[in-house]
Amino acid sequence: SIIIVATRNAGKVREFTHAFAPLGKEVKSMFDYPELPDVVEDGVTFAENAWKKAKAVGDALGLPVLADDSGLCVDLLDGDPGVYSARYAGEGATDAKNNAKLLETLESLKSGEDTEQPLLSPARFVCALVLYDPATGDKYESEGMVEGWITAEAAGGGGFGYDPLFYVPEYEMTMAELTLEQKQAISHRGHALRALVSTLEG
Ligand code: ITT
Ligand code: NA
Repeated sequence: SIIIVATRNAGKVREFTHAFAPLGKEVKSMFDYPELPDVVEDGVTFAENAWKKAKAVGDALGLPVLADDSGLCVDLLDGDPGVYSARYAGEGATDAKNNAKLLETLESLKSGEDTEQPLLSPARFVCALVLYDPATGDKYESEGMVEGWITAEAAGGGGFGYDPLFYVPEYEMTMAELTLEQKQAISHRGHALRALVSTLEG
């Protein structure tokens, strides 16, 4: 069967495709429905934005959809960029631009004596998922998170977004150095997805 994920983020598509394959589900995304307009994500929480995406796309297609709103919350930045993670360096900013802005901002806060320390601040990734069926109005929600550190030493070619800057202590590697399996086992998205699946099975 097919599951439609209301995203235009290729990194998310890759992770959902990988996660749903063992369940016999093929993932379609907004790349398969290019005619659908962008959803305005002006909510103040991840859950609110995930709902906006699920509702808009589900109603437009008349089919059940899954939406993901996620982001990075950095302690030294009082939780920023948070819901602004995708546009931290401006509307339509690339991952590279957002990552550069994050490092510049954190480096500028650093005091003189600890310049050798690559770990700049504790941080967490958060993922809110909403599964919405427009035929019944049913709405299922879940959330997941993973704790780590922002590192000044970017590493890894996997993942997407802020992954090269997100150091995972238990692996002593960045999120971008993990395999898809490893990332899924510990990531905000992996946790949120397993919570959603167990809600549906319960
Ligand atoms: P859609 O709204 O179309 O799903 P998006 O990229 O705009 O795509 P969000 O609005 O949820 O998605 O913004 C999330 C941003 O947070 C994303 O662009 C990344 O920069 C970051 N992010 C989320 N999950 C991440 C992950 O697993 N690894 C690295 N960065 C992540
Ligand atoms: Na978005």
